[in-house]
Amino acid sequence: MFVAALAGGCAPRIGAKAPEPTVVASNVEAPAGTTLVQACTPTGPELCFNAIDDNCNGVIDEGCGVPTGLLQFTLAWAGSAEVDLVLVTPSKERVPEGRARSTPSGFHLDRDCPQDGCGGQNVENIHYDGSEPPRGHYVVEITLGELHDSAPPIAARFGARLGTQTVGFDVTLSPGDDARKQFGFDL
Ligand SMILES: [Ca+2]
Ligand SMILES: [Ca+2]
Repeated sequence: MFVAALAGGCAPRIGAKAPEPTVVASNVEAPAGTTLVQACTPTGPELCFNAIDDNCNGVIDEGCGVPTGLLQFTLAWAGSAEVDLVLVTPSKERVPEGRARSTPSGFHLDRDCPQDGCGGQNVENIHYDGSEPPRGHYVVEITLGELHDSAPPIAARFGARLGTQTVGFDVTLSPGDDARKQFGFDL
């Protein structure tokens, strides 16, 4: 049982709500050649489909039809190129895996662009729906697929909600060695 250290000799309240679990990420690693943005600078109201927490309330693209949770991973890019966001959990589950967009542990791919009819405002979003995210090492893969009518390099913005912290970076993708970028952290 959680017992808070109380000043002034007050007794803990009977039936007080248990504290929210603490989700604190460590060893946050952005891909080589990118700059990890860890400090949130409010720029105004939340804008949709940019994978940025514009209003710095700790949630990325809220009010834009994409779910969030204690963990959320969002990728935004423009144009018709296919880019895939894949999460690898500590137990090595992959989301998505083939046609499966959810894992038994509670991770979900909510939007798959451009296939889901994204109108050129592409956002892929993965969120965790529980309150106790699995502990261990997480990897997010950002992989360029077919370019279609878009010319490389493809510029994308990645954002992650890790508990109360949001982080992000700008990344460029080109066919070949530059087609896959990786983000990682530990819980
Ligand atoms: Ca926000
Ligand atoms: Ca936003």
